[in-house]
Amino acid sequence: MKVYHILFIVALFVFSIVSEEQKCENVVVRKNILDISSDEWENIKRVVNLMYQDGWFDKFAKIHVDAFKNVHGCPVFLPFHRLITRKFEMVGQTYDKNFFIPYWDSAKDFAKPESSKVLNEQYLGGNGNKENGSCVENGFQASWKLSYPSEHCLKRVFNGENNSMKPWFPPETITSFIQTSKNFDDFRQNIELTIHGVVHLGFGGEMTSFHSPNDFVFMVHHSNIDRIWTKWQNANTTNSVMYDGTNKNSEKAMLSDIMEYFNVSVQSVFTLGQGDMCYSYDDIIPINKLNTVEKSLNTRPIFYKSRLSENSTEYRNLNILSKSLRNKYFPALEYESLNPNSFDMPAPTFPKQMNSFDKRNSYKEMPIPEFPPLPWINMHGYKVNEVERVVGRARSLISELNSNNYRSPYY
Ligand SMILES: [Cu+2]
Repeated sequence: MKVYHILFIVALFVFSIVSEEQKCENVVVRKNILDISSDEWENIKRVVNLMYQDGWFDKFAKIHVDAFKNVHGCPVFLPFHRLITRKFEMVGQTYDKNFFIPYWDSAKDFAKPESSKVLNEQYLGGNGNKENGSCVENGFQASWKLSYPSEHCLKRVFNGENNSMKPWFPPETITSFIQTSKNFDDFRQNIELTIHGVVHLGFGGEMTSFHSPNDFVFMVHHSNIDRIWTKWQNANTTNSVMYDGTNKNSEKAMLSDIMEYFNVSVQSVFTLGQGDMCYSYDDIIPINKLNTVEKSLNTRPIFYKSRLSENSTEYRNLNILSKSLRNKYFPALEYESLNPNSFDMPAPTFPKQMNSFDKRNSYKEMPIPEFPPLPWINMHGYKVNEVERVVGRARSLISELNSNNYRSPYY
C-alpha cells in the first residue's frame, strides 16, 4: 500500500468521526404553539418560569442589547437569531431535556392579531394595562418583574386602537417570499422588514425595545422566523447553503464569519440536526428526505400539515390567479414537482384547475400593513429606501391579490 493510500484511508476515517460527532443524538421537534398538548404546554410554562426566576431572561435580554447594532439589517440577522433562540432552548433543556420553543405562526393571525388564541389567558396573555404602567396582567408571564436594564414590570403596548394591533402580513406574502427571493440576503430583507417587524411593533413595550427577549413572545416569534428561513433553506438544494450580502462592517458576509458573544461561525448554525442545532420543525421535510416522499406527494393534493383540509369550504386555491400573477408571485406553482416547503399555506391541488369559489360572503379583502415607523427604522439602522422597496413590494402583492378577487382562506 502506498503512503497516500494510507493517508486517504486515515483521512476518510477522521472525516467520518467528525461528521458522526456533528450529527445530533437527540433532536427536539418544535411545534406550533396551538398544536401542543396541554401537558406539554404546562411543562414549557414551568421551565420558562424557572428560567425567569433564575435570571435567564435578564441574561438573554443583555446579549441581545450588546449585539443589537451588528445583528439587524444585515445577513447575520437570521443566523444570529437562530443561535440566540437555540441557546435559550438549550438552557431550558438543562431543566427538562424535552424542552423546546414552540413557534407562533403569526402570519395566520394577520388580519386581527389581537384576537389570536395565542394571546389568551392560558397562553401568552394580552396587552399591558394602560392604567397600571402597561404591565402585563394575564397569561403565564402575568406580574413578571424584570431587572434588565433596570427594575420594571413586563410591558406591552399594542399599536392599534382599543387594545388592538395593526394588521400583519398574511401567509400569502410569506409563501411568495419563499418562492421569489433572488438570494439569501433578498430573502432575509423580505422577512426581517415585514413579518418580523410588524409582530414586534404590534406588541410594543419590551418587544419594541433593545431588550425584547424579556418577553417570551420574542422566543416564539423568532422560532417562527427561523422556521420560515428553514422552509426557504429546504425549498431547493441551492438555498440550503446560500449565504451572501454585506455585513455591518461593509465586508462581504461569509459562512466563516464568527458571531459575536457566542463565538461560533455562521456555518455552524446553518444546518438543523447538526452541531448544537439539535431541533427540527413539525411542518418541514428536510430536502434530502423529500425525494423519497416526492412521488407520493405528486400524485395527490398536498396538504402537508395544513390546518385547512382539502374539503374545507374555507379552502381557496392560489390557482385562481392569472398565469402572469402566478409567475410573478408564486412561480413554484408552475414547477413539475411541488416542494411543500415552498408554501407556508395549503399548496394547490393537482391537476391544476380553478377551484370554484364558495358562496360565503364573509371573505374580505386583506388589510394592507403600514410601513414601519421611522423610529423603528432608525433604531435598527435600516435604510429608508430599502424599507420602502421591500415593504412596498409586499404591500403591492397584497393589493394585487385583492384586486384580482383572491380571498385569503385565513380571513
Ligand atoms: Cu433581534
